[in-house]
Amino acid sequence: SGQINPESGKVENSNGSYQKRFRDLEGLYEDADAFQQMLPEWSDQVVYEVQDHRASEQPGDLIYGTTVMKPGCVGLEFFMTRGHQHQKAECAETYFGLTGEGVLLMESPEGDIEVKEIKEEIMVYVPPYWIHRSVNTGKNPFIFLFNYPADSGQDYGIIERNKGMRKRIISEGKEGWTMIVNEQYGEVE
Ligand code: PAN
Ligand code: ZN
Repeated sequence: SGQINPESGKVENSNGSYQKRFRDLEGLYEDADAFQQMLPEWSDQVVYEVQDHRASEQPGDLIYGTTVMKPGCVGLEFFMTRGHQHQKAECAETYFGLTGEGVLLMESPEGDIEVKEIKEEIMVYVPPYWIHRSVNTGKNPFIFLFNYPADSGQDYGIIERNKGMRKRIISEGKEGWTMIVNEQYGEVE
């Protein structure tokens, strides 16, 4: 057991972590010009950090941890995670909001879309097979807890090959967000 700090996302007994910096996230956002304009200032800055606890990778075991996401936008599009389907795609996951606000953008293999708002004390279930990506739609850090099977793995290739997910989450008005079609989806080079 161990403490999880809801304000910092610190997982007391974590045994692994990684950071994604702005420069690592090229190609994720619709507005490539806006990305290039931000690059000099943002390059080294951490957009999100994952800390987790892995007991083992045995089937039946669980991985838990937190993601801490900075607020911000590239053009109109909010900062987001790379997103993935699980490598063992039949593996489900839960997300639980700790601080700030965001959404979980989910897409089924049939192309159905679900967007679930996450904030403090809100639990979201990611069904088997669904691609998922989290988005910080707020003005503060967005922090959530996750739990998923230890042998699940992540497949990032599916999003790379499709040029993203079918939809994008952008800011609207002062505080809001809206979903738009990803015009680059499925584009062939
Ligand atoms: C989460 C995510 C984490 C970072 O632990 O891996 O929020 O997002 P990306 O993996 O898409 O960069 C999870 O969904 N694990 O399966
Ligand atoms: Zn996942």
